[in-house]
Amino acid sequence: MKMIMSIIDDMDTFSLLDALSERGFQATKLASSGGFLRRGNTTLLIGVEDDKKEEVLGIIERICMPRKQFVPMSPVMSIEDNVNPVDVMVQMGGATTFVMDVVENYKL
Ligand code: 2BA
Repeated sequence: MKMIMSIIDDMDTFSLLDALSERGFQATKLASSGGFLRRGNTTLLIGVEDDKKEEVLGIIERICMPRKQFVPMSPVMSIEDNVNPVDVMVQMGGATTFVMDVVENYKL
């Protein structure tokens, strides 16, 4: 058995959980934060039989594809300046994924 631990963008969480559940995979969602940016992200724990590992990695790769997206950001100015937010291109998505061997698994 393998434990797949995948750190993903919050925005991809529900699409990925839906896609995993449709294929019969179980997952646990943890609210996490990146140590560098200190922004919220999501960590999913997915326990699977060895022969299902590739299928799960494929689903993660399909749903959490890295992509560029425009996000509106307000320039740092005083409120009297009345400046409209500008769209800034940022990198979204992607999945940092670790696969670990599970020695034993119990549901007690
Ligand atoms: P990624 O490398 O795609 O990492 C995204 C998030 O995945 C990380 O968020 C962290 O929560 C987790 N992660 C990545 N590698 C990990 C590992 N080896 N062990 C445990 N968790 C891991 P953040 O730490 O906030 O990093 C966000 C992004 O900032 C990273 O994207 C990377 O592009 C950049 N970054 C991270 N550390 C950096 C550093 N020391 N110097 C420069 N850039 C850094």
